[in-house]
Amino acid sequence: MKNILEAPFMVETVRTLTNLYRLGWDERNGGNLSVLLDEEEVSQYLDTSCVIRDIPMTFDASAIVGKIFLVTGTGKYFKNVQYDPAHNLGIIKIGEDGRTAKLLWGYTDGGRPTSELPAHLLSHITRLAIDPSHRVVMHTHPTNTIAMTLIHDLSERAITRTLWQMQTESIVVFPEGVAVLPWMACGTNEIGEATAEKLKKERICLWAAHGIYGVGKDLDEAFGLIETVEKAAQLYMLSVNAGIKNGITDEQLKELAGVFGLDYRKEYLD
Ligand code: 2HA
Ligand code: ZN
Repeated sequence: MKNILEAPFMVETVRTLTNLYRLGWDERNGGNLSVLLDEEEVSQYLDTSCVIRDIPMTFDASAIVGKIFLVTGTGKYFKNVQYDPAHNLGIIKIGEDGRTAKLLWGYTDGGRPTSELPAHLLSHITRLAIDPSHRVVMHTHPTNTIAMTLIHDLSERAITRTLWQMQTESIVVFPEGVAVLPWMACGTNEIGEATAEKLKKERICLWAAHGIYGVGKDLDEAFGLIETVEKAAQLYMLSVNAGIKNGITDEQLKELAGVFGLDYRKEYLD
């Protein structure tokens, strides 16, 4: 067996979590991440039939029975992951009943997957049905994005329009717009189901006064979506009090969509 700490999926996950912490987005135990792994690849590092313990789940994941995920641990700090991945991360396989996470590696202190496991696994189910190349669900607490949800109209159309108006990149990177959930208690099946439902139409979902979910076929794609939203939100927060005079107009956004051949959300422009 090869050393799992040197597996490309592990190295990249640890680097990503360290980066998220350094950006100041994941204070304390904030944020969580799950990556769908390839069983053949994992088999080079682990005996995937060797289960350390069963972890019960409170929701139905029978659509992804047998799938294997690398998942951040509940209560764990992104700050610490690089120093002890096996303590802070776990690799789970979804059991036959669809209600058990079978621990294959990690959570060495007796830990469990993130409290947001329902949002993660239900979102994986949603996205895999839309895009078979989907792999990553990322949740983080980007400062300006959260600040924007405190002061902006939370309608998806309004918030998407503002994000598009702030910088040229926005409509290019997320032409479908962003989904928004009003404030809800986190860590529940309800917010997990609501997030997975939202991610049917968009790849980004804001959680008001909390954070953001982004999905993608790899860590770069999920992170790239989130950092582009956060940059637009930062531009908004920097300029809103001075009065925004030169935001990108609807005509200019349409011109951009033409240049880049974007399949954008038509009803979001006037
Ligand atoms: O895991 O971010 O949403 C801590 C959180 C909960
Ligand atoms: Zn959170």
